Amino acid sequence: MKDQPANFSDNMHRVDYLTPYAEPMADASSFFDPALRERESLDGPWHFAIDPYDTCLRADWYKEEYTDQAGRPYPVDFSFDEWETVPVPSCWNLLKDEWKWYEGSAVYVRNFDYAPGPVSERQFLMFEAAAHRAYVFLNGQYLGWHQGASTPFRFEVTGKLAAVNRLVVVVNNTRRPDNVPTDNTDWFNYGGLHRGVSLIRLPSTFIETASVALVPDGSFSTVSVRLTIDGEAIDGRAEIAIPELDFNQTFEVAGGVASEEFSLSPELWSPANPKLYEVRIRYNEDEWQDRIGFRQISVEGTDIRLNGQSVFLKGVCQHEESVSHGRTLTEEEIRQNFALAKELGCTFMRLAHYPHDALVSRIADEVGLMLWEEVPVYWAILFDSPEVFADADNQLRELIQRDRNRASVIIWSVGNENADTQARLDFMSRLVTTCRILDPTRLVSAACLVDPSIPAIKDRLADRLDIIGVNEYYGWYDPDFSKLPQIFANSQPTKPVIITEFGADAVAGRRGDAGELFTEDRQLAVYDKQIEVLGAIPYVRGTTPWILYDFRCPRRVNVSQGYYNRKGLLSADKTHRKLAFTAMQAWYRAMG
Ligand code: GCB
Repeated sequence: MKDQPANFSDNMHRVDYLTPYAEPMADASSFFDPALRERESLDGPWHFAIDPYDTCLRADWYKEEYTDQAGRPYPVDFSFDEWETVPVPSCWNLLKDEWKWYEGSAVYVRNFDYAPGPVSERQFLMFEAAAHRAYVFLNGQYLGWHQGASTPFRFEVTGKLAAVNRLVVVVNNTRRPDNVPTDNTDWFNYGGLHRGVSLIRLPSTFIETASVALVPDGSFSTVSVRLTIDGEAIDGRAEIAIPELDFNQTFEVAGGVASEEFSLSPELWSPANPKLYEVRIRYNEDEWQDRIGFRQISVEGTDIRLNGQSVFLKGVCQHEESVSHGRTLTEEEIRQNFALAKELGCTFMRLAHYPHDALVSRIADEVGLMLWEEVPVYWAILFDSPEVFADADNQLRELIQRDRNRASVIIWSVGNENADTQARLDFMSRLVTTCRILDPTRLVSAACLVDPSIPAIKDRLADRLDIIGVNEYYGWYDPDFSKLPQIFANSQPTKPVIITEFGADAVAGRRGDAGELFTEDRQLAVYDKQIEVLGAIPYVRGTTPWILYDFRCPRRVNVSQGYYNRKGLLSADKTHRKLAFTAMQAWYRAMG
C-alpha cells in the first residue's frame, strides 16, 4: 500500500477490509441443479459467535494463526472450538434474547470428515441460503462469497478436502440501501445460515442443469429436454428415461449442451391431479433424477389457462415464517401452511417477497398448489445502479435455475410495489427479459400499484407482463372504499389481473364494530366489501389476500401491532382463524 508506515497493522488500520474478499463471488453462473442427488448433510451443531465489528474478516481469523513466526503462542480474539453451538439451519434471532435484533456479522465454524472417493470425483459445498451475505473459508483458504438472502450457492472444493476439514463461514445480515431488498422492508430481518449446508460428490463430467417440460404449444404431446454439461467430455449421447411411461430415448450432447423434443403425452399435472413422474437422465458416468409434473400455463386475452382450461387463481399470500423458527420452517410447518391454505379453499399461493426454501415448491408439486415466486425487488430499489441490477438479476437467475422443474411454479414475479419511474421500468423490463430467456414455460408478473390520480390500473410495466398484479388496500390504508369500484370502471386491461394484495390488520380475538380499527370485525368488513367488488370484475382472474398468518415486522410499533403485521387471516401461531378467514373460505368454496 502507498505510504504505508512500518507500524501499519491490517487488523487495526485497514479501512477497506472487504476489498480482498470481493473475488471470487458465487453466482448463478456457477449453478448446478442437484435435483434429487445424494448429499452429505453438514447441518447440525456449529460453533457460533456474533462478531459485531467484523473482526473475523478484518483480522483473518480463518487462518488460525495461534503462534508467531518463532512458534511462540500469542492471544487471539476468538475460540472457534470453545464457542457455544447453534443448530444449522436456523435464524440466530430466535436462539437467544440478546440476538433477537442483532444485525451484523456472525461466525459459524464446524469440522467435518471426508472419506475420499474415486480420483475422478469432484466435490462441491452447497449452501441453500445465507442471509444476506456469506464469506466461506475451507481449511484456512478463502473460497468466496455470495449475496442475496434467499437463493442457493455452491463452491467447488475438489482437491481442497482432507480427512478432517474446517469450515468457517461469516454471515452478515446488515440491511443496506444498495442491496436487494434495500434496508426498508415490511418484514423481519432474520440472519444466519437459515437453510441447509451439504457436501455433494459428482463424477468428473456431470449434468449441470436439466430442464424437462411440456412444450407450451397447446398440443400437450411434446416434451422438451435441455441439458448443460460440466466437465471435459462435452460431446456424446445422453439418455432419458421416464419408467412409468415406458419412455427411453438417447439424444445428442454437443459442446456441452443438448436440446431435444420428444413426442410424449404424459398425464397432466394440476391441483386436482398433482401427478409427478420419475425422470432419469444419464450422461457418461452421471445420473440425474427428479420427480417432474407436466402442465401448461398460458393466458388468452384476460383469461388464465391451466392445461387449456380457464382457471381463477384462488390464492393467498404467505411470508416464510413461524413463531418459533423464523424463516427456517420445518417440513412439518411447510405442510401445515399448505394444509391451512387448502382449508381456506386455495389452489394457488403467492410466496412473498423473496424465494422460499426449495422444499416449498417440491411439496407444492406433490400436494397440488400452484405458486407465484418472487425476487425481493421490493419498494425503493436503487434502480439506477448497474451493481444493484446485477444483484437482482442474479437472484432471479438463481431462483429460476433452482425451480424450473417444479410444475407448481406457474408465475415468476419480478418485484413488488415499485414507483413507476423510467429507471424502474428499464430495470424491471430487463428482469422480465431474463425470465423469458431462461424459461419459456411460465408466466411473468409483478405486484404493481394503481395510479391513484385517475384512479385506475395503470403502470407502464404492465405492457411487459403476462399478468398484471395489483396491490390495493381500499377499506384500510385508504378508508374511502368507493375508489375501488371507480378503479375498475376506469380500467380496461387486455390481460388478466390478479389482485395480489388486499387486507386489513386485526388483533386475533379482538372484537368490536366494523368501524373500529384492528378488530376482526373491521377486517371482516373490508373482506366482505372486497369480495363483493372483485367477484364482479371479469378480468380479475385471481386473488391473493394479504396474508395467511400474522408475521413479525419491526416497522409495526403501534401497540395493537406489537412489532407484528396483523393482517393475517390466522394468528401468528396459526391456530386462531379470524372472521375474515371464514368469509374468504366461503367465497372460494362457492367458486367450486
Ligand atoms: C404491501 C406490501 C407488503 C406489506 C403490506 C402491508 O403492500 O407489499 O409487503 O406487508 O402492504 O401490510 O402494508
